[in-house]
Amino acid sequence: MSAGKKQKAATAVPAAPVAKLLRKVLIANRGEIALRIVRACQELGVRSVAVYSDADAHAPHVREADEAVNIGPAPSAESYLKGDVIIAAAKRVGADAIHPGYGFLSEREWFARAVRDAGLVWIGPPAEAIAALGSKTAARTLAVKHGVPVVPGTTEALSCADEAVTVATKFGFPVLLKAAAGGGGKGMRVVRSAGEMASAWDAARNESKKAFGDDAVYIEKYIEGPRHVEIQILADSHGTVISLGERECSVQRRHQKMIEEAPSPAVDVDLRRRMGAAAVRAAKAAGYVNAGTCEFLLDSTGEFYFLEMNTRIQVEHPVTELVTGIDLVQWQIRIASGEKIPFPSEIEPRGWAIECRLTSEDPSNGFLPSTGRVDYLHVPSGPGVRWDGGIETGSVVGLHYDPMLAKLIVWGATREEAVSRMHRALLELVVDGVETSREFHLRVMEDADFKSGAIDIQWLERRLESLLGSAPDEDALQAAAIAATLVADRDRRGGGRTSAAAAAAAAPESASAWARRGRTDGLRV
Ligand code: MV4
Repeated sequence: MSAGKKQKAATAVPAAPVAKLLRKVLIANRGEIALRIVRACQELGVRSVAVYSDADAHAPHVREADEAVNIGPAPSAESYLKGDVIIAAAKRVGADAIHPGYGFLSEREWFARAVRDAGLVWIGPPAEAIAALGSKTAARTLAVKHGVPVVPGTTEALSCADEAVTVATKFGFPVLLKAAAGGGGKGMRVVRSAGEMASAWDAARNESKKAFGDDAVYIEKYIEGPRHVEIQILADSHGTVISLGERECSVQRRHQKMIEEAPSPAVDVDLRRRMGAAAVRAAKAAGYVNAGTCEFLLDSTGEFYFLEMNTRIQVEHPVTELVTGIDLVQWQIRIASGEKIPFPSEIEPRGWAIECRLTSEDPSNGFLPSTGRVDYLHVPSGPGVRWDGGIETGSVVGLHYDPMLAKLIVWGATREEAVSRMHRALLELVVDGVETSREFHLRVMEDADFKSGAIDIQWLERRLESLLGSAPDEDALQAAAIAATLVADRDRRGGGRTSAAAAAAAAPESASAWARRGRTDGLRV
């Protein structure tokens, strides 16, 4: 491109004006992330437009946005996944841009392209970067080419089980068969010996075909008991790419993360620098712009391996925000409007942040999804506590969408302080009406392994039984509930000077709050 260089020197192009912020952003999502984006818009002085399904007509993200557009019935396939309907809505209300959040349409190349073709700004990476990183094997090839370490293995799909045995013998068992189109652990099989290959091969291919419509399978050396550590990057449209450090995401169950933290107890300054540099190289190679995340496995010897790049804002972005002081969602919007990243290329984390994902699942019942009305919600607060939630008292939790109700995030000067603060905040939290993962998170914060940071991706599954077993016993809960009800009753009789009706209405919630905390201390009936 020597012509480009010459042109640049010869043409007197005026310096680009300071980019104007976008004026109106449509948010193609729901729940806590939609509300998070509304808040970023408000702080930037940008108008926000919510979209909502019939099931979400009264949701907080709809009320808090400046405008809202109904996009269809409750099922996602008929509402939040209707790209054409959403783009038409954006045009109709005069939005300049679309923010996809996470999930739904956020990583669909065709949607990013359609938004751009409609003359709207896409608050995310270019469609071409989404495409380049969407296939696991293509991303692996790209990583290898740019000196980003990957797990030893093939980049080409294999042709048959016999070839897989030959390759596995070369790399050494155990190996992992992976779907080329994959993600989320679908189409993955561990193979520990040549004898296991044939059946694992068939299983991996069938599962890939079913999940992705593509049965291409490749092979990697299987890493035993690694951590899942990811690097947050920000890239602007002027060629600057920076790393904002790592997040530790090893506390997961069946590929669903449950707790994340920043920094990682396993990463020191030197490793952070090397992983950050690798992530920046991968992003540059893919022509990446906006916020993105490079996923790595970190083994017990300190070696790290690139897995894939997530081309969206992630659920766990707040822990990075709390230790860097950088508002990632605001910067997504600023970058999309052409602003330059003003931060230094190396940012050291300050303090420690932990996030617990509060889901409407019952851990003591195999994480069975729970539904119902949130009859009462008490949100924790106090020093260092952040709540990114999509529910409020009166919200109805159904089965149409993801079970994550909210994220509780804390900051502390040290990891120990953050763990203790999370435990305190979880004690304050009350959610009545639906089962949640609150109790489970409390038990994790009390766990010796977790407290010491000795966790890997298999830790939770190994520990699950003992974590669930140590819940406070039902008798103690019932005793506390009875005691609290009696106290409430006494208060109601004694103090009827203002509104006896209001006190009566509040009584069951107070009783429940006491009981959930398993507290009988200080109760004098
Ligand atoms: C691996 C691995 C061990 N060795 N690759 C799972 C989802 C996909 N993105 C990559 N995954 C893994 N790849 C090799 N060579 C273990 C996993 C894995 C995992 C990775 C990250 C987070 C959670 C996980 C849970 C199970 C397995």
